[in-house]
Amino acid sequence: MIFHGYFRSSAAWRCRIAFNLKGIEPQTRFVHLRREGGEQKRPAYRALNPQGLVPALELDDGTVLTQSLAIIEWLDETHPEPPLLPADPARRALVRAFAEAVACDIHPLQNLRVLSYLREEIGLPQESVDAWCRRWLGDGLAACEALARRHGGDTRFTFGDAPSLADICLVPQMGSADRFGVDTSAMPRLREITAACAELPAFADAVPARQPDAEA
Ligand SMILES: N[C@@H](CCC(=O)N[C@@H](CS)C(=O)NCC(=O)O)C(=O)O
Repeated sequence: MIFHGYFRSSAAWRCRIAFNLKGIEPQTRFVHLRREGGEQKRPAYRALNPQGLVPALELDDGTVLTQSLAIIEWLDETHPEPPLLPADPARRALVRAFAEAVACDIHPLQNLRVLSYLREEIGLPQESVDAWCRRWLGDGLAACEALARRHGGDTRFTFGDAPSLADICLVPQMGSADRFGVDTSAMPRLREITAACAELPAFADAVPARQPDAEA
């Protein structure tokens, strides 16, 4: 299988963690989101993913999967160990809800194309775009802090003592929070979970700086 990603993409980062946890190493292709207007917008990549977003995963039979959560759930269903979702249906729903709070409600508001639109078409100065990012990341992660405390205040990871889809989504978003200068000092639980994840090679090896296409 071939994984199309970009070192700084938090959606691709989620998938990298999941692949590492499963011990699977797909072939990789790098889609530079900023070079010459963005390789993700070119016809060759749009033929793969009409949304023009990374990640995308080409399976051996030619099927192309898009959307990080769908890719990770496919991976979890086809390679069940270690599980990324709990067995209990209600717990599964809670883990998915946490993951979606990040992937569906926080992340899209700080996506490259949204920020480019604010800057280039609405004409907002960079400091307003940065304030936009900090606002939505800060509010969203504050809610995640409350959810994390509610569901697993004394566990190593967000939902227990093994990493789940929730942690896979949380860690890259905390990385974005750092990059955009969000104050996370009032989010001790999220910081604690992020630190616990960083101790695992599957998470440590997935960070943007360790990817072959990484840039300063
Ligand atoms: N919901 C999608 C989001 C994918 C996404 O937004 N990818 C970003 C990078 S994190 C992207 O390709 N942005 C390119 C652009 O905005 O032009 C997923 O989870 O896969």
